[in-house]
Amino acid sequence: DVVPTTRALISVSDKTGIVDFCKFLASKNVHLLSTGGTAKKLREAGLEVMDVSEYTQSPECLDGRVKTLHPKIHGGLLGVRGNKDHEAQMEENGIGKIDMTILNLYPFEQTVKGGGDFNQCIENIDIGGPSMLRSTAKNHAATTIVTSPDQYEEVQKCIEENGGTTLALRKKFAARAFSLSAAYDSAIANWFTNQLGEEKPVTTRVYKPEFPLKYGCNPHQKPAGISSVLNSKLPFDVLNGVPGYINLLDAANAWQLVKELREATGLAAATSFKHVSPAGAAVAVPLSDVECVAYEVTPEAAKELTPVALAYLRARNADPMCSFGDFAAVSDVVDEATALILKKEVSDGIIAPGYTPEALTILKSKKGGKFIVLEATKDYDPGQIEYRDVYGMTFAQKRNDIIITKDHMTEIATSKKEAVTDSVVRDMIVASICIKYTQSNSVGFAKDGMMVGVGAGQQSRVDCVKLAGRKVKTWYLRQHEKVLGLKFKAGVKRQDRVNARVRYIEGDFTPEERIRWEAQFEEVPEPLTTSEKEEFMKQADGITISSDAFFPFRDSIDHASKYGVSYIVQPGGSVQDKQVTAAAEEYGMAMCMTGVRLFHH
Ligand code: 93A
Repeated sequence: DVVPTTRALISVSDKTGIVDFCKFLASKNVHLLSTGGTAKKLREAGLEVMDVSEYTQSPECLDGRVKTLHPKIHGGLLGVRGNKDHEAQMEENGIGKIDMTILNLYPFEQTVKGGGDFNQCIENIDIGGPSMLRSTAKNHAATTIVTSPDQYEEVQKCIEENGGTTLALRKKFAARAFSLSAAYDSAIANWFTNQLGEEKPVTTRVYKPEFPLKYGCNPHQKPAGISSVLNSKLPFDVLNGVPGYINLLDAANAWQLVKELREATGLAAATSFKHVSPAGAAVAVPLSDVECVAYEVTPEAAKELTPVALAYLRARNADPMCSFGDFAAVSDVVDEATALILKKEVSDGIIAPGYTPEALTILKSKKGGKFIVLEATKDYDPGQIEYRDVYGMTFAQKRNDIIITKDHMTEIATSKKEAVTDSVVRDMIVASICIKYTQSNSVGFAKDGMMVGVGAGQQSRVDCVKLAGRKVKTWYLRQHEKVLGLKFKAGVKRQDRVNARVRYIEGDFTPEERIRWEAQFEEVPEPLTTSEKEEFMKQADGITISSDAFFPFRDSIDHASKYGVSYIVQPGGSVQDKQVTAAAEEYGMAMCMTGVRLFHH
């Protein structure tokens, strides 16, 4: 199955490494055929080359649009070797065999990205290149298609070792060539579709495998991988670690969340993701003294907090029990202060726009060197349409690219309007952008620029409110003096302290559990009684709740009122909007109708 190369056709836009490779082929007595620019380059390097136009006796014409589109080329590539009829016809028509094509295509995507105008992009749609690529790859039983400079060395080695190309190599290269051709056409299709204006039809997607993953959601789901729909870059570079399937789902959502929060508020933003929903999210708002104690920040450390560090500290402390083993995202370059906070936490990885060298060193040493560090790609274009496959069906939809800003917070349905100050609008934005990236149904509670309770993935809205409300209560009670004063034994780990405080607040121990819980303290704590908790919760106030869809009944508002909610953001549009508004009035809340539903799955 080894085929020696006697005649090769070379036609490359990217001329990297082509001279050396052709010198090698010439040394093996390969006859070189080439198109205009490539032939010139090879000739200048002292190589003997025949122009395709001389070979076909047909000039390159129409400004180069027709160079290689000729039966002598395609016949030479496609004729089936050993097929008597084919060989006779080739002989009759003066078609010689061509057994290798070395090409790469007009730089279409680079022209688009470089801001080329419509006509420049059109001119950069390669016709002859993909045709030769397909002819050669189709006839891979006898012909070799080389489509990238990174393959030259492998071909060289194969020829040196075998005296020609092996079938295995030709097949492998043919597969890559077809995938390149598909990606190339997909890029053209996407670009062209985008030229049509506002109403964009859903385009056909072609996958180009780019990043293999160890497994999917579970270890038995193999193979797994991700690819860029637009065949451009992926939205991140891996600086450390090996990200898994769920890590990357987290990273993709978390990164969008912080990017939008930063754009909408102008403040450094962070989020802490678990299972593709945020456990917390926040912008850089200074901590109160009590919060410093509750979040275990020493006064010295508090002074060192940079905006981005502050944002992550808040995001992580919305629900630190849930954030165990989180995937973090921050909107700004990660500095040493942020890295030092992450260093103490159990966390899987982070995505950020960049890292200072000191921060990167700290993060790379985390988790025995396995901490995942992703750098978000600058100016990444995710395209208009997003796809997912479920049970053999491809779902496509326009991305939810709506950016929630203060402009969405102007329709106040209740009589209490003046209370919606700038900081309330900020919290409304934080809560709404957070739930935009939370599995539906969802509601989120925010205060002082941070989420203090996220209720994700419930089938009923009121359950979202109850779930998130419980988290709000826990967040508040973590600031109760009895919780702040818990005396842990030395050596009790950070996450164990977090979990023990939550259980103290919940208080519903089994006898067995209580024994183990009490063993963590130097002094057995006095219980935190129901009446103490109720008394403390009376101070709960000024909280904003945002909902990803309308409240169908007033029950959610009744429950929200137990957790200090003063402000509500929701799309509106329920037949019961009137009753819901009346409920908000009764509790003296201000309610904003955005008109934007934010379901996320
Ligand atoms: O304009 S084309 O679509 N028409 C052709 O017949 C043709 N043949 C090769 N473009 C064509 N090519 C492309 O020209 C190749 O794919 C390659 O990218 C480029 C090499 O041109 P040159 O050798 O003149 O630099």
